[in-house]
Amino acid sequence: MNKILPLALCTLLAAPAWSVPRTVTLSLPTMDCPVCPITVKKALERVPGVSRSEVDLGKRQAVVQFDDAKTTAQALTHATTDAGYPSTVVQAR
Ligand SMILES: [Cu+2]
Repeated sequence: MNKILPLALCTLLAAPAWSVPRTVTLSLPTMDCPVCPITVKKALERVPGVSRSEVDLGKRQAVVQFDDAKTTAQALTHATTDAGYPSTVVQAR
């Protein structure tokens, strides 16, 4: 039997207690038409742990709320980049 399993399960169950909601603002300089924010929003909300995203074409920014126990700001920039829109973090809190 694997003795590590009960410990791993315990860690998994306890994880939500340590998770902290984060908000990050991403800069998306290549968004240039009204379809872009839709694509970006879909890409962001497909990342497990993302609870909400608001994409602003005028500012070329996205504000994303996520659970830092499930994902990272870096995973979000990768997600938009994979969707065709390279992004960088401009603000995190
Ligand atoms: Cu577009």
